[in-house]
Amino acid sequence: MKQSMTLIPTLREVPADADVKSHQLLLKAGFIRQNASGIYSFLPLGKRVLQKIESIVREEMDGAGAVELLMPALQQAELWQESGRWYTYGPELMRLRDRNDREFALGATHEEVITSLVRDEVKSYKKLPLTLYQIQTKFRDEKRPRFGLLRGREFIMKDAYSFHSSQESLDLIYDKLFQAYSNIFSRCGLNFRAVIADSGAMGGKDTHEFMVLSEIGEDTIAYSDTSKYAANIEMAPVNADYVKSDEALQGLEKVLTENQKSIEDVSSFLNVSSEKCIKSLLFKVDDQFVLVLVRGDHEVNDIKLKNLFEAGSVEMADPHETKTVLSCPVGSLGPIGIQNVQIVADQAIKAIVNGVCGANEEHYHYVNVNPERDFEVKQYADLRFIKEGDISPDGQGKIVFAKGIEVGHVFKLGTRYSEAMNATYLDENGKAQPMIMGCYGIGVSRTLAAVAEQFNDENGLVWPAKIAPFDLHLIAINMKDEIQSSFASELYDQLKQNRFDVLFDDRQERPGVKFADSDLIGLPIRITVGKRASEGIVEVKIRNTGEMLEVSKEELMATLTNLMKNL
Ligand code: 9G3
Repeated sequence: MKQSMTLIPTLREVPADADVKSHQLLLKAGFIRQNASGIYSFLPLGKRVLQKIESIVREEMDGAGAVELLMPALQQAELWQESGRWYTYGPELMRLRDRNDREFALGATHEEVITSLVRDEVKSYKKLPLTLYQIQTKFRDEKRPRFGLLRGREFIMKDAYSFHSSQESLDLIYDKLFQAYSNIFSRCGLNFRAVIADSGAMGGKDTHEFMVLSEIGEDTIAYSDTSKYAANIEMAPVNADYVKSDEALQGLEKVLTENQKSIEDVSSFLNVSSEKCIKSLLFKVDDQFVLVLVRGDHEVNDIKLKNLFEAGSVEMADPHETKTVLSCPVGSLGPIGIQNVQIVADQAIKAIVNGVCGANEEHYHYVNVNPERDFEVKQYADLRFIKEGDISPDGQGKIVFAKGIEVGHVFKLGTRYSEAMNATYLDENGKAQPMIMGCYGIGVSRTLAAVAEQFNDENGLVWPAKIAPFDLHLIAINMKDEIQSSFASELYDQLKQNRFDVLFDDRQERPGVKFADSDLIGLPIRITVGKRASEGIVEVKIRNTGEMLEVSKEELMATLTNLMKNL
């Protein structure tokens, strides 16, 4: 491609509203342009990277036995009404009406569409297992689109769905696609972890997220410093056996704690460690109030709370609700004497002896509080977030946190959709059974941004060779110089004949501009035709190491082939 013929609008200054590296660089280097909040155009260079990532995805998905199809983005509301999700999703699901006033959703995901398709076309167990995938635009009206392609409202997803007549068959395909995902992200050059995740609204039990390690990631990963264990912090179970101290139980006592509200205030005012404090928080679990107790130095994990109650929604009661329900302000709450809401506690509470808790009276706390003696707990469970330094759930090593960008998510769905939509097959005995399903997503445009986030330096992007928009950047210093321009054009043709993808900077621009743009765009190898053109010598520069070498025309093809092999 000749730069004089394409569109690569590089910028000199950093765009104001871009606050992460990948967003800034993709804009500066002319890969994307924003149309509206969370909605982008992929300019020629951005489109070429997308294509490279998509071809890696296709190779690995096809290799795992999946078959590509393409479903519509416009989805009849009836399908989402059948699955029930028409009613459970809010404004994030974009909806519209056609000219006959019929309702549609703009596809945020395709479980309903694919299940209705397979329901109609697959009747016998002999046709299973079947794994179908597509690479297509998705629409989700995010409340706060941000970080460029990392959280957009229109984005490109590879979504796959598998259909099975047995759990074993699902397990087999799940493992195959798990491996395919690892191959995909490795081939994109990404440093990623597959982490145990929470299936959220999707139901089903096993699910893993593929996380690219990055300090701008929105997810927190808890991983072991010695074993392979890694989990989304929402999911990581706490593997702790709390030792109960053998100190004698003291008499319960109510003490004045004027204006001491937070655990920190109370524990320092009473000179008691936060580990002996009981933090009481009122939650609304679906439509009932629950008082949740955790140790003063722990935090309630609302996902674990939600899973404990198998609830649809869990949120903390606001101060007004708290005052109404418990007739006491936040900051003095405690379990003692509570009759009108049920109490659940994290397992750490059981080991507290002579602890401290709110007295359900403003400015008062109890000391020498002993669970079971002074208050009843309906259920003890693992309800807290894991912390750095905790023992790893697999018992090996200690937990360390890292931030991650979710680029993939795989689920064992079970029959949640096939039952809701009556997608059945006839088994060996001719009996109708609901299909067992899996679903598997990769954020393709998000993966592009994650690579840009991981591969850059002070001069711009540094694309891994396998997904760079071009292999080589050919630059003629001075296109007005007859020798340079004819040598460069001759090389351009020769390189293409040797099947290299070449971006030829044939513009009438000053050398400084050409070099700055070349570093910004970040192709793996740059070939400069300059003052030694008359001797048939070019300069070759490796983008990610900065290494420079002078090469004669005769040696150039072999040198480039060799260099590309090692990139
Ligand atoms: C919606 C909206 C947002 C959503 C969903 C539905 C996330 C939704 C989860 C998934 C599950 C899997 C197939 C590929 C892999 C992921 N956000 N999810 O279902 F209507 Cl507005 O998308 N889908």
